[in-house]
Amino acid sequence: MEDLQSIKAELSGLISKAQDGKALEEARVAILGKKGRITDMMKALGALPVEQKKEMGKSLNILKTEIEAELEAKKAEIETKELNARLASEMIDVTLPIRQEKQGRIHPVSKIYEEVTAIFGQMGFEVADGPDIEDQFHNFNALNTPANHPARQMQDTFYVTNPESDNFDDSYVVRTQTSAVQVRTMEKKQPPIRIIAPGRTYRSDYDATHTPMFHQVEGLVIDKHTTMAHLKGCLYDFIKAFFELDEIPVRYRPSYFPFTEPSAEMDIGCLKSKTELKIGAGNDWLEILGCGMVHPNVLKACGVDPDEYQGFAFGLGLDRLAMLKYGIPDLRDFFASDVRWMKHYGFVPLDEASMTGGLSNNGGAAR
Ligand code: 2NM
Repeated sequence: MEDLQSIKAELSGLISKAQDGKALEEARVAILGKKGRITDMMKALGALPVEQKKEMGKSLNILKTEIEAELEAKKAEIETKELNARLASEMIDVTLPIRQEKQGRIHPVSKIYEEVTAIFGQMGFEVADGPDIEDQFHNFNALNTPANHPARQMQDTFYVTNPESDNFDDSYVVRTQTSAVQVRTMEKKQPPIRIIAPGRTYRSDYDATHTPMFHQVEGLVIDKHTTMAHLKGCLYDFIKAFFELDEIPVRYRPSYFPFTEPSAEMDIGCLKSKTELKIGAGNDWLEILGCGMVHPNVLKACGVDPDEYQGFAFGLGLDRLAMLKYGIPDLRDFFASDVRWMKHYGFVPLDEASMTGGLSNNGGAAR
């Protein structure tokens, strides 16, 4: 058998020559693989006389251990080298100023969506969502809106044919409100529940303040002792945060929704003049949202026991809020995809959403 010292020098040379992981693996196979140098020498031991076999075996084991250690060390060295090269090539200078996008703006509805979600998020609400196309149970029946109810009349609701049934009661609808999300949440989860459901909604209507697709946020709070007082406190806190005011006159007018009892509309104090709408002061009122205590029939239909639980719900239109907050006169322009309109009313990207970013943040509307 060859001189182990010179074999070791040769194998070490193979290892130290390897520049990358692939070359090192080739060296390892050439040394320790099935037909590798050391493996071959181990196999050849069998032919030796007993005494020599013992001695040679011992030496070979030592050699093998040493070579394995060298392979390990080289592997670590290569990995460190590769990592350092990657870190250097992918380095980002986080202190550089952000690039100001020349094109593109954030749509006012997206902006309002972010603000409203941020405010309710801070108040402990989770965001829930659901499909735009709903069955009539989730969009209507479960919401105490039976088949002959005016809200279901053809002129308001877009119906979608059910390919599996000719029966009109089985047709789907494009959701007319996001309440179906609340229904689905109650079906899945027992109270306490505290969610908002923002999203697109659809009704067959078109003028300066109505578009067939619009955006809503609805909220739902259900627990054992949730009352109208909680509703009022919650919505008051929201409206102050949204308009960035420490105080704001508020009134609740009785109203009617099939899914709440009692139902109310919330108005906020404002000053209306020919040229201006000032929110938070004055002798005029502006309707801002609808709300109420969830009807026991709704709770029952969703598998929540109305003798044990009660709660409140509310709904507000994001597009309308955007018109109010940013003084945008015509809703139809929201969805006209006119770049000039977006340049005027849109928001500069990378302007972060925050509870208070809306009015006071001068990185806002690009005007
Ligand atoms: C509104 C006004 C009042 C409402 C009710 C529900 C549910 F699913 F819990 F019954 N969700 N949203 C609600 C109540 C919506 O929009 C003007």
